[in-house]
Amino acid sequence: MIRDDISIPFDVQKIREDFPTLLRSVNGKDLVYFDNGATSQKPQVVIDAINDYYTNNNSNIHRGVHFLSQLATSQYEEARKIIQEYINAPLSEEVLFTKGTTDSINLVASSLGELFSEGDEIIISAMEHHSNIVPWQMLCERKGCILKVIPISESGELKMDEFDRLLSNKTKLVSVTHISNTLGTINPIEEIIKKTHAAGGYVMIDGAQSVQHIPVDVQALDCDFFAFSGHKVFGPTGVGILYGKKEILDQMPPYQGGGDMIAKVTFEKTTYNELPHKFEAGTPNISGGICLGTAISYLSEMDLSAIHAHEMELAAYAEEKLLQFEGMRIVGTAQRKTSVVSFVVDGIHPFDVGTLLDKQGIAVRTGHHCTQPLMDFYQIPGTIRASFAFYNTKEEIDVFIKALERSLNMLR
Ligand code: 7TS
Repeated sequence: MIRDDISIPFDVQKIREDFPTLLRSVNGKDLVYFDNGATSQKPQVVIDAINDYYTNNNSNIHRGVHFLSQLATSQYEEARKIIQEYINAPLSEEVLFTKGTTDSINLVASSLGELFSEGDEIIISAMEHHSNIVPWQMLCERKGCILKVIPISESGELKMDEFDRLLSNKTKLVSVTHISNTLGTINPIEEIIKKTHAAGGYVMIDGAQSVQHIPVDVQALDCDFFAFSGHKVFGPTGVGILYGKKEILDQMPPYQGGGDMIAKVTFEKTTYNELPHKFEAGTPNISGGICLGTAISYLSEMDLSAIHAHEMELAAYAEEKLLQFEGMRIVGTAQRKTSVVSFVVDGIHPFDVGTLLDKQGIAVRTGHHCTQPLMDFYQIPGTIRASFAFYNTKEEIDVFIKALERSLNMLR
């Protein structure tokens, strides 16, 4: 595991004060929340912003001349700009609000996919979340496209020589995860993007597990699409982002029809609105969008390299402690990893461990993590996954390790 400079001061106790949920107890124990890969906890500023929106500013956007509608519209559009800046998108209209990563990928599969033809090829990888597999399978069924899969090594790294072989002038799109939710692997997306563009294809990056951990600059990456979910970046559920290059979004047909996405409607013909509205039919999750902006502002004030260093220190500490258990196997040992530690223990079902940990106030995720083909590759039913955020501590890992020891003793 590559570890950057870990000497940057990072006041984790102060940060924890921002997250009220971390203070609660579960089953009579102080909560240890290690399920950040599934969703993150929310800082008080985000909770307050949700409350403030519904208490003071609630109104529909993009349609009213009245004060509250204009206020909500300006807050919503301001949030779009905050997010644009965070991922360094060139234009705010290239930042589309969606329901989340799943919705963003489905938007691209449905809309860009309309431009694909029989025999066109789409490449994904063996470590994708189901939301970056199933929409492409549905597209392949609809259009007669062919889905190809980049295999991985035992350590959980993409086999890039195999990728080179799969890539051809038939490749319309490569859609890969930036960081694996199950293994923590950071994929070489820069290389994938360069090579795919050289072959004439588009690239979509699933950033659900990356924007909250490492800096993302969509211009430097030169990706065509980038998706992430609000709830994993300390914002609300039910809102997410799709970044897309304007020149490609302009060519794509709308994903859904309805209010707000039109310029003019008659029964004979409808013309569509400009970006981003063309892809934002209907009343959106207004509070979600505004408060995702609040979450991103909160995150922007932090030093992402300090976050990354702290999280990597946690992951390295957890792995070192875990490897002291008999029959322990860490699943995902890539050179470049983030703070996800997945593991299995010989002869013990992950679900049983998860249940016993929960009784001790520890939240981890067990199961296939919506990556069933990846579980098939490792020939395991699932893993126990601890996924850390910047508010986690080494002391919590100590509590977790003790609780794991107790659980394994009970199960053996
Ligand atoms: N892609 C990746 C890499 C993910 O980790 C997830 C969610 C998604 C897409 C889908 O995101 P959604 O917000 O649209 O649901 N991953 C997980 C997880 O690892 N545990 O619970 C959800």
